Amino acid sequence: MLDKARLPGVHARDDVTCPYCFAVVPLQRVRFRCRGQAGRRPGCAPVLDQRLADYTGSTAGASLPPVFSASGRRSRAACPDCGQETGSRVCPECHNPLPSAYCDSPGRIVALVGAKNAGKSTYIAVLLHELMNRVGTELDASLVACDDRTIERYKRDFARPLLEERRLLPTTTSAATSPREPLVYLLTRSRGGGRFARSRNDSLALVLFDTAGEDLRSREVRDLHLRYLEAADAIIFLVDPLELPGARAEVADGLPPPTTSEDPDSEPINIIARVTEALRERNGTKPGDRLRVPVAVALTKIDALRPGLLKQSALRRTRDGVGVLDLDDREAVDEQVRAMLHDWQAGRLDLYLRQQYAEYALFGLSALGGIPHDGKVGAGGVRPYRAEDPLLWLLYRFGMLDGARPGSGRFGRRAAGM
Ligand SMILES: Nc1nc2c(ncn2[C@@H]2O[C@H](COP(=O)(O)OP(=O)(O)O)[C@@H](O)[C@H]2O)c(=O)[nH]1
Ligand SMILES: [Mg+2]
Ligand SMILES: [Zn+2]
Ligand SMILES: [Zn+2]
Repeated sequence: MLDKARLPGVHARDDVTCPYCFAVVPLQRVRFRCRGQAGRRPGCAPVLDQRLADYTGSTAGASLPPVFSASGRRSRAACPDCGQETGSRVCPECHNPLPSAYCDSPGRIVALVGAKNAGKSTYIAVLLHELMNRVGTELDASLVACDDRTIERYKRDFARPLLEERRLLPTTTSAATSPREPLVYLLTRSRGGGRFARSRNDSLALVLFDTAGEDLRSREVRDLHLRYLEAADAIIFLVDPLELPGARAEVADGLPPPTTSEDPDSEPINIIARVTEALRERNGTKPGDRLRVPVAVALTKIDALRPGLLKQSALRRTRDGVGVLDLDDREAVDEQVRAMLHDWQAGRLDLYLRQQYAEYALFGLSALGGIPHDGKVGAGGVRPYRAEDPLLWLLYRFGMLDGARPGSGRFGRRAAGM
């Protein structure tokens, strides 16, 4: 039913999917939030925003200038109470902010999924940092948090412990005790045009839920999660290779055995199958039809594999940072990861993906770049390796990044006119 909307580029122009509650709302119905008073500027006083409080599960931070209705097609509207113009649009259902760039070119939602201990929290911390720094610069892309809570939580729960204090992140606590809201970012790329042609902005919403495995057993959280996955225009699945049956032998010496192997929720194929079945059911996908949503399946922690295994392999090369997707490299990595899966008696994972998804791509990455010890990141600090690869492929899939083969004219130059 949603198949059409899933194809990149054919979003109905008039609908926007809220990246917080995943309601699909006509642009016209998007509401505004008054700018409020500030300094000597007059404006409406803050009031408790009950809808927002219901969403976050707390009244903290929910005292804000009021929300009002006006045509959500416009980028600005005047508050009926104080007369001030505002450009802050919000979701009519949950009252979370919908940035202009998101309303104007309904961003594609990218979702992240993985079993317990797959490396999700670590990956979130590192990927966002890479996008805000090195990779962002390479791509001429900006990553902007869509709300203040996202900024605070990223700093407090991800960046500070892992990147500054170099401590491993604690196991994600269940949503029963911590908020169930996602971190929401807009990744925007200005493209093309040279000096005189009109440049175009393309955006992508990264919606990251850092859920605990057991949350998927609770009905309410599962429901939000399913809406999230259903709304997603692309899914990144993280798979811990150390959980694959045949991979243990390939692990570098001195690594403790995985602690969660007894838990069916840590079995990569179980999680992927559960998500896939839920998606099929929700979409009413006919048996035999494959799901259209592109999926990137990434093996995490590849630093933990024996160095000999990776020597001379495609995965070992570093990607040239040239602001394009190296298509040769992409194919080589895809092939290598597929071969590893088959070697590790995890060929059925590959087979399953092929049966269920019209398009999937395989990746290998390391968020930490080395094996952690005693709850701390290894001596060299956090040195991510190919962490951005799945995202680059998705940008390419969405037409936000060019692909090129080494040796072709496009390769090695950042962009025409530069
Ligand atoms: N060697 C290695 N271990 C990692 C890496 N990322 C995560 N880990 C390990 O995997 C554990 C679980 O990671 P975490 O991100 O908390 O997983 P989550 O449960 O999916 O959020 C961490 O405590 C680390 O010990 C990595 O890039 N390399
Ligand atoms: Mg976690
Ligand atoms: Zn919403
Ligand atoms: Zn007002």
